[in-house]
Amino acid sequence: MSTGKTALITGITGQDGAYLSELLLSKGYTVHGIKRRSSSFNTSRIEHLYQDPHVEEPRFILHYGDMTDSTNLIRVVQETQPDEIYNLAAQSHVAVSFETPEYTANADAVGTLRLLEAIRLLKLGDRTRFYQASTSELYGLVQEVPQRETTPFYPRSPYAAAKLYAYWMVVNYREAYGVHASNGILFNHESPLRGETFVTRKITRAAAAIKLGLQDKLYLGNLDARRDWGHAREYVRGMWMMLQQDWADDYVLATGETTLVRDFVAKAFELVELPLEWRGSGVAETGVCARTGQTLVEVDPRYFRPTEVDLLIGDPSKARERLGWEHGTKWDALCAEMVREDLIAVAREQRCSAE
Ligand code: NDP
Ligand code: GDR
Repeated sequence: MSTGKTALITGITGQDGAYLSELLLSKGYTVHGIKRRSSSFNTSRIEHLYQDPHVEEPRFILHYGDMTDSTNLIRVVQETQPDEIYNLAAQSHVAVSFETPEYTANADAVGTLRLLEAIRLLKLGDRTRFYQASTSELYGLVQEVPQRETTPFYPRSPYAAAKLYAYWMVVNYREAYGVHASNGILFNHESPLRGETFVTRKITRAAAAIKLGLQDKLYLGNLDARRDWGHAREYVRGMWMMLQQDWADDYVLATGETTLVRDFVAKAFELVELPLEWRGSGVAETGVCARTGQTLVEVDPRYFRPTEVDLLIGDPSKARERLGWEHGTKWDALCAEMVREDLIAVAREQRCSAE
């Protein structure tokens, strides 16, 4: 059943785009999404939501576009006249941003400005509410723990610096032009849909592949980083809640618990019954299977970052008190869900390659 509300999601093919699409469709929204042209299939996360565009009044519609193309963004916003825009599109990989700093700034920083300008130019400021995918990476070098909305920012990567620009443009368009624009300062959130090069998914996929005999070893970078990991499905609900408020504002979404990368690794391998013992230290540290003595995890300095964010732990009190937002999934349950799904996925791939 349609509520008559229309949302436009940039980054609809990503992890959060897929969960947010499901949520908004379940609430009766018509959902428009911007996807990039790609030479390979990039819509696997939203395939189950796809609707034949020839059906009468489809409620899930994709448009080609790119955050680096302002004419495209203005046209899509004009055509769709959204009540809500969720700006999730980004070059979202912190390590990759050191390799592609200019592109990251173009897509993540100026891309956000382009969308805000589209709202202004098209005089949609009274109609269209705006959500910006801001990030705990803004906190960077630790200034205060736990990190909250008032904690000073200290970005430590081209990605974080680009997102800092976007953060302040959102605040500026709210204050200068009265746009209902909110920053969700989201701490790391994961799921079985997480991209395979982010550390949690890299770990759970490797644990499954090693268990099933498809991979020998997992190479990782900094095992001593600490992250506040929650479940993506719960975080997209918080995004929607922010846009249902009478007043736009900025909110931290986090669990309030932090975990070492090495503990996430140990949990994932324990779940596939390959319990690890850590031996050595620094770049020589290894994770050895306590049962077989086989080395399953090694440190590879190529995954170290020029500047690292050592500790993230968020305080979600404001979101809890003002939005009524709650998170439910703890990091170990999240890890278990991801391992379970990766065991199924890897086994399926194994069967396909054997056929
Ligand atoms: P993903 O990397 O899974 O998805 C990013 C999306 O952006 C994909 O749909 C991607 O398209 C699209 N995209 C990338 N570059 C462009 C571009 N130039 N033009 C148009 N689309 C583009 O990220 P998540 O879903 O995990 O995160 C969503 C947003 O939230 C991102 O902005 C991220 O920076 C931010 N964020 C994420 C957190 C997390 O822990 N997941 C925490 C805090 C913030 P394609 O599929 O074609 O690559
Ligand atoms: P992050 O997530 O940088 O926090 O950004 P990522 O999972 O990439 O890294 C988390 C921590 O793990 C360490 N690490 C490794 N990381 C990766 N990717 N690969 C490795 O092999 C590896 N080994 C150790 C990293 O050094 C880091 O400390 C994510 C993204 O989703 C951003 O878009 C988002 O803004 C932030 O979370 C909040």
